[in-house]
Amino acid sequence: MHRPALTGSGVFTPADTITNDELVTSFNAYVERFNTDNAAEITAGRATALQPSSSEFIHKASGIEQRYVMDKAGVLDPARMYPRLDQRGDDQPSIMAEMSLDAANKALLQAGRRGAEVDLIICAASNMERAYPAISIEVQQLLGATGFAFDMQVACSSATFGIQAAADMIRSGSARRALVISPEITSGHLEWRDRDCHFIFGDVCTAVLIEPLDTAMGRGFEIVSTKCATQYSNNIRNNEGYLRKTRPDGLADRRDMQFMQNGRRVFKEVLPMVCDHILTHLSDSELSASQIKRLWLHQANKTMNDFIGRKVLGRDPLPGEQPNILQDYANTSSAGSIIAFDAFHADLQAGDLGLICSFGAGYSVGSVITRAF
Ligand code: CO8
Repeated sequence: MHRPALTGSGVFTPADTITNDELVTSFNAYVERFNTDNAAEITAGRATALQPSSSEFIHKASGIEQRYVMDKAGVLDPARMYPRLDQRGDDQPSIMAEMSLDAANKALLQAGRRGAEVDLIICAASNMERAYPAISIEVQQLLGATGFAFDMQVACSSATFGIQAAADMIRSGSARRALVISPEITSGHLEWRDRDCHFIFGDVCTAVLIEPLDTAMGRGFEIVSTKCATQYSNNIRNNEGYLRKTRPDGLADRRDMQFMQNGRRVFKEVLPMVCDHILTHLSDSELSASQIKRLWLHQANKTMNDFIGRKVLGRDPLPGEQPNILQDYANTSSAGSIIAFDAFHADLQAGDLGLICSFGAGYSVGSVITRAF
């Protein structure tokens, strides 16, 4: 049995940003337009007037200040409220493969490895750009990797579930060098016309390289243990799927074909699940929270992370102990905890323990305990 180690990480960040103020200005223009266009229906009680959004609410409720997106113009166009992405030919790299390649090359560079040395690629993300062939297999070809590749989807927990799958395969020897990539084009599944959630998500792609500890070329993080858990809930749901055209209303513009959530209930139900999960994972590994130097948490909501940090550590986290990136990136689904890991690990000393944890739709929770070397 090999001991798996995370030896490189990389992040692809889109060029476009949208600040809360920019988002709210365009959303409120859309609301005004909708209410004017539907004034007669609203007056007659057959339609409901839309309410404006506010930057103050967004920052207070979530901690988010801005988000990166693959297409700013389409999202901010009040007549569209949706990204506009190019239609590529079948012989061109897909958008997700291109994002993945950028993040993967950064992870490989950090680990001192080449694409040809990789023999497992897992594309672990909330949504895939197409049904098949798998994005991971396309990335395998673009990187010149060998072995095998597959896609998996566990919403916000995809990356940690992917890391567990890869670490287990490295442990058993069925793979020698694995990339777990998480291209998240969340802007394609966000309902930008709904004020309850229009501020939540952003686009990004992360990658991590996992290989046996004894073959690592430089510094890295041993994957001490992983733990994944799921529990069915409808509180975060999207009814889009390949059977859509078979249904009576076919391709109608229906609200449930985009991301939907009961944010309050998610907040209340997921918090205890996550805190209990982390504490159980630590005790199963014969560790205590006081030994953990860094928590790289899922990046959905600042209040949520503050609560988890306090509950897990039993005190207020010290500055830098539980870094957030959500103020800059918003919720990037499965990529969030990996962006935090990528940005805030370089100062850890050999022997320092850390914990990556993601959580979200499903419900799902995944955690990874790491030890720096
Ligand atoms: N501007 C002004 N007011 C607003 C706005 C707005 N934009 N939005 C809502 N309000 C109003 C509401 O109408 C409400 O008014 P009232 O009290 O009169 O009814 C009031 O503000 C309070 O609203 P909420 O109760 O909804 O506000 P919260 O304080 O609960 O904050 C949050 C909302 C930020 C959504 C919060 O509940 C939260 O963060 N919850 C947890 C969410 C979470 O972690 N979700 C994880 C989902 S991510 C995931 O799993 C990935 C899925 C796959 C991704 C697919 C890609 C898109």
